[in-house]
Amino acid sequence: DPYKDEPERSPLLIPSSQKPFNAEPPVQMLADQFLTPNDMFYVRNHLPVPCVCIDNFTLDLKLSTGSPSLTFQQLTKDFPKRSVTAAIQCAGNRRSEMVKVKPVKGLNWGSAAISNAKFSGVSLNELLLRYNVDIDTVRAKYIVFEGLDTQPDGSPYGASIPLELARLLKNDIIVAYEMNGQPLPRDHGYPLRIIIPGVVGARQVKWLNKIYFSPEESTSHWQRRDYKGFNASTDWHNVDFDKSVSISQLPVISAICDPVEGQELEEGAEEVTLKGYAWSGGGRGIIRVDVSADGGKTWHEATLKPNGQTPYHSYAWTLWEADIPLPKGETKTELVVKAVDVSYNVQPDSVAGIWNLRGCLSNAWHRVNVKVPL
Ligand code: MTE
Ligand code: MO
Repeated sequence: DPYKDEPERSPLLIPSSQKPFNAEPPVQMLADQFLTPNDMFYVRNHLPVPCVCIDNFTLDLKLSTGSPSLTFQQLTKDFPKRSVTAAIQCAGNRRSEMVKVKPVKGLNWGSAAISNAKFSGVSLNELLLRYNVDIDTVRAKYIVFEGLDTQPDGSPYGASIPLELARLLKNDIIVAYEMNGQPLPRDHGYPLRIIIPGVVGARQVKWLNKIYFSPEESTSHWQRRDYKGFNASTDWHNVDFDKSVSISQLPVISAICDPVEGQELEEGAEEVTLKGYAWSGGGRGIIRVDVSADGGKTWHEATLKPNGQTPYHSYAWTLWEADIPLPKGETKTELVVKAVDVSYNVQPDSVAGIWNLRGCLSNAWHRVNVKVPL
């Protein structure tokens, strides 16, 4: 059994599959803490978790100036420790809402396939400069990352981002060995993972052991045949993965974490307290969160909890809260949230128009139906 050496996991995580292990934390807990505790961070594995012996581990770079292999000791001792607080979100977060429109292929994620942590390690830019490689002048089109987890045919999990994007993010990409001040947990990439803040989860390669430049994208299944968007009429008979752009920076999203779908509020309640998260890709900060207690007819502004980051380097999520009046005399109502990022990007009001066969990028207004006993 290739899954016989899996790590121990919190019994509070809600699995969507066991082998490989995939799970999200209970959504009610998600907005309680700005930094998601490591054992509550959602897990998205495509393959068995590799067992890494730290004494034999190396990070192998393939560069025009040579092919250095760095030990874990070198990485932690020879470079300054840099940190970035970033939310990581699976492209399939909130997929279960898309499934209600039409079936899709993918794990049936709720709204908690996203978490937020402080990642620390070596700056990718500083690492490359040590070997006289400058991201700004490298002649290639993509930077490729590979993990130690492998498919039955021996090919590793891999991902890439365009070099142009790596240049934009230059000082913010981190080869992380710590998560919230602790060594990376096995499920999250021990001993190393790349953190490319503002970019989709699929590119945050865990168990990272290879970095190289290439004239083409990573050839991995997950770069070429997955994690892409399509129009709502594309189906498995006419889909052409080669013609669609790989997902990198993600669109603006939000969700109500509390109350939850179907919840019964206090008898005769006149107000409801909503809590949740909002986040946008590309480091675009959240400038406003709108909430409604009547299905989107009237709106209120939620109170944002500042994430301490600047508008164009806002990689962490923004948690928010709102106390809003409930419609009078109704025994049930629909709570809604939508967020606005610093580029004034907004979320689509419904999921039908953004439906796609893999169920990615499900960022419509988030709706939660509650009961209000009179
Ligand atoms: N890296 C490796 N090596 N193998 C994987 O299966 N899954 C990716 C990414 N990095 C994956 C990986 C996907 S799709 C996501 S959403 C994130 O890791 C999930 O990160 P997490 O499990 O730390 O939440
Ligand atoms: Mo993912």
